This record gives sequence, C-alpha cells and structure tokens, in this order.
Amino acid sequence: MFKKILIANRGEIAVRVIRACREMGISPVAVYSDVDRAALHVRKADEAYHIGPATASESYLNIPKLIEVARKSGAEAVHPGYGFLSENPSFNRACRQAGIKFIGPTPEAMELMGSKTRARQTMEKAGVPFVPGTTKGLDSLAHAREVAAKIGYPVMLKAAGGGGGKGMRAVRSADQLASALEQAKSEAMRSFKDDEVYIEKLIENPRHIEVQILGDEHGHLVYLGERECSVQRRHQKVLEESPSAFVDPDMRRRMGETAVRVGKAAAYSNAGTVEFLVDERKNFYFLEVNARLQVEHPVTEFVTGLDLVHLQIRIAAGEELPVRQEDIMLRGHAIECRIYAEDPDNNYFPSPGTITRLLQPSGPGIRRDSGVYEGWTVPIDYDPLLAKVIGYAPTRREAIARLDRAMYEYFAGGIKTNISLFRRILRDPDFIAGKVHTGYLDGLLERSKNEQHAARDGDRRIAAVAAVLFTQMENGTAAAPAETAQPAAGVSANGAAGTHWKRAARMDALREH
Ligand code: MV4
Repeated sequence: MFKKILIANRGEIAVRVIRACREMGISPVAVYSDVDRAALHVRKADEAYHIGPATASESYLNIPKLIEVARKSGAEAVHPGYGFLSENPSFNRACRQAGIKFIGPTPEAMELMGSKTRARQTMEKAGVPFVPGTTKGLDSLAHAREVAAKIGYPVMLKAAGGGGGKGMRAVRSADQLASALEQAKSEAMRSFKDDEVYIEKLIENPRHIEVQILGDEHGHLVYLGERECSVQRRHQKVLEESPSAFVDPDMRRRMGETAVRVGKAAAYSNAGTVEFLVDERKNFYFLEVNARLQVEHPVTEFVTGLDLVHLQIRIAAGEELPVRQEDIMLRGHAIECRIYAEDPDNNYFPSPGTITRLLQPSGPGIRRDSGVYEGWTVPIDYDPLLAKVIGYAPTRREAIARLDRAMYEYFAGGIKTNISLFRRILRDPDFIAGKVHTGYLDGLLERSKNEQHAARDGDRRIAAVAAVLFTQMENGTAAAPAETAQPAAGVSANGAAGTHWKRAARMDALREH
C-alpha cells in the first residue's frame, strides 16, 4: 500500500481525498497556487508545495510541476480529483513514465472515452444502446440531410470533440438544418479546435441518469446503482440524488449491466461513470463515460455504504475488488446540494470574496464536504464550488426534509451563495413528486422570475393608486370610497363623518384589490 499520495487538486475534493488518506494511514501531500496558500486542503495535509500562480494552466494544470512535486515529496501515487488533469491522458502517461501510480483508469481507457465518436463506435461493437444517429462526423450538408431524413426530425447536432452542450444544436425541421450545421461546426471549432459534428435523434426533455462503475486491475467490474443528475442549470449540475425516483429495480439492473458492458469494452479500471439520456418511456441511451471520480460521488457512498475513494486507492495499489455484484445492496436515499458562491440576483454569476461568517449544517443524516472556512477568501480563478451538503435518510421524502432543514442552518456572510435556490427546489411540488428532467430547473427559475415580476407589478399598482388617493386626500378632492368597500363602522355612506374613518375605509379597499 502507498505511504504517501499527492492530491493534484484543490477545494472540497482535495479535502475529501486527504480525509481518505488519513483514514488509511497514508500521508497526504497537497499542492497550492498563489491564491490557495491558506486554503483548507493545505491546512489539512502533512506537507504542501507551491506550484505557481493562480492561473490554472500555470499551476493545477502544470504537468511538469506536478510530476516534480511528486518526485520531491516521494509520493508513490497521485489522486487527480475531478476537473483539472483528472481526464488528461498526457498527465496519466507522465505519471506512468515517472513511475508514479495515477489513481484512475489507464491512459488507453481514458483516451478511448475522450472522443464522443470513438466512444460511440466502441459502444456499437459492445451492443450498448445509444441514440439513433451517426457514429462518425457528418461529411457534408447533403450527408446531414440524408441522415436527418432517415432518423426523422427533430434531430440534435453535436460536437464530436466535447460535451457540456457546446456545439449542440436542436434542429426541428429540414429548413433549419443548413444554418444549424454551420453554427454547430464553428462553435465546435472554437471550443474544441475540431469541427467534427455528428447527428442524433433529439430526445425531448430527457433525464440525465448516470451509473457508477468500479473496476479493479484484475478484470472485475461492478455497478453501484445510479444517480439522477437532471437538476442542472446551463449544463452545470446543481443537485444530484441516488437512487433515481424514476428507475425501477428491473431498469436499474439493465442500466447497470449495460454500464458494466461499457466498462468491459473499454478495459476500464478504477472509478468511472457511464452517463445515459433517459426518455419518458424509460428507454436509456448511452451518452458518455466520465473517466474520473465525480463531484456527486457521496450520494452513491451513502446508499451503497462504500467509500469510493478508499476503493480507488486500494484498486490503484493492485488489490482486488472486495465486493462482488451480488454483495451490493442499495439502502435509503441520498440527495446532494452543491453550494456555489454565486449571486442568485445576478444570473448566478460567481460571487467571490471573503467569507466573514460561516454557519454550516450538521446533525442527523447530514454530510458536509466543504473546502472553505470562516475568514477564507473565495478566489475568482476557479469553479466557485464552496461545499456539498448531502442529506441521507431511509426514504426520499425524509431525505428532502433533512436537507431542507440543513439549508436553513446554512449561512455564509460576506459572499452571495445559491442556498436560496435549494430552499425553493426542495419545496417545489414537482421536485417532491420526482418529476424532474434536464429542463426542470430552467422551468422553475422561469416560473419564479414571473412570480417575482407579478408580485412587483402588483406592488407597483397598489403604490400608484395609493399615491393618487393620497394626493387627492391632501387637496380634499378625494372621491367616496370604492362601492365595493363597506364604509368602516361609524362612517355614513357618503363619508361625511371624520376624514380619518374615510381614509381607513379607502385603505381597506386598496388592500382588497
Ligand atoms: C441530447 C439531448 C437530447 N437529445 N442528445 C447536453 C450535453 C451533453 N452531455 C448531452 N446533452 C444532451 N444531449 C439528444 N439526442 C439533450 C441534452 C441535454 C442535456 C443532457 C444531459 C444533461 C443536461 C442536458 C441539458 C440540456 C440538453
């Protein structure tokens, strides 16, 4: 087993991996950039090395620097976390060449999953269902027209080189195809320096459901249930849960077995996630593989009772999986909220700054994976994820209640956060009923915006009428109270009695509007 592991990451995931190292008697080595010198993960490590300026390309993405620190510190392995170099085959290879174990899949498996079209070709061979369409890039507009006509509109154009919705265009009729193809290609070229675009049948309002797989280096591969990740905003996950309220036991088994087939087809080892699009009729289609540990791994840890980071490290050290598929039972329900330093009143833009006050939730069934502390200055340079709060309980309804309670315990002063968003989601009837899909959150935010506008317009109307009435009362030309209002007791119908009573009657009338 390793004696020392370098965590080539920062924030909450670095803290999370450091905790697993400590529990396993492994010494954790941290790295930090200029703005992270006082970061929580640095404080919790045994040793920490400066790797460069805040800009990620000069620090957390600096492969030679990270290899140098691994060598200098004597770390035998590197945990990449997620983001940064976690899915970078060159970093994976550089570790291998330096004799340092990369805690994750092989570079070959990583590369196979990196290209969407290569992954789809692999899936086709493995008999894995994916959305009807092309597995290779489109040669021309004529080719696009031919394929679109065959699969039928609406169709989705997608960039082969990347995910996250970049270069993606929905095309609802043939006359839109030419311009959409042009836009998709140019955006793909801008985003991925590769203008290869392919085409699929469009799935309306799909759910994003992913399956956790775990493989050792001896050919054993299991699935650990699924995660519902449909609550997203602009392709950024906001809330995830396991199990999915939409998946029944038979579907879970079929999705899991499909995910294992995907893993086997790629000779996958360590932790990975197979993403699916799921339509309203419970058909699921392969989307992509994430060759890394994911942000939302805690919800799987809760319902399976397994520690995924422990298992990642043990697999990288050459151990066999300690569980077989028949040993894996799902129990209870877990929901994760991603707490971001974002301003809900400013389009959820990042809201960095110093945390002047921090009250974080705890108590029964609440796990908090945090990368911050009171007094810490959230830098602008990285993803503004502050912490994840995970609620666990025997049932989904109890997990929601726990998390709702926890969101009312959470307070961060000095910065804006998206905590208010979770208070809304966790109390939303559609969410409580499990009626979510990838457009759910946009719909909720749109409804909330309209409600806020209506409330504001209502307030404006009342203010305008009150202003007019006040002016009239001031110069004595005010009309009798509106016919719908009953004059307050003691005031005759024509309002002749004291003005005070008249005003009171009018204000009542106003409030009733
Ligand atoms: C789709 C789709 C509908 N039909 N493909 C978005 C990013 C990339 N991961 C795949 N995505 C989608 N592909 C077809 N054929 C809808 C989406 C999609 C989506 C998928 C997963 C999670 C969030 C999403 C948000 C918008 C659109």
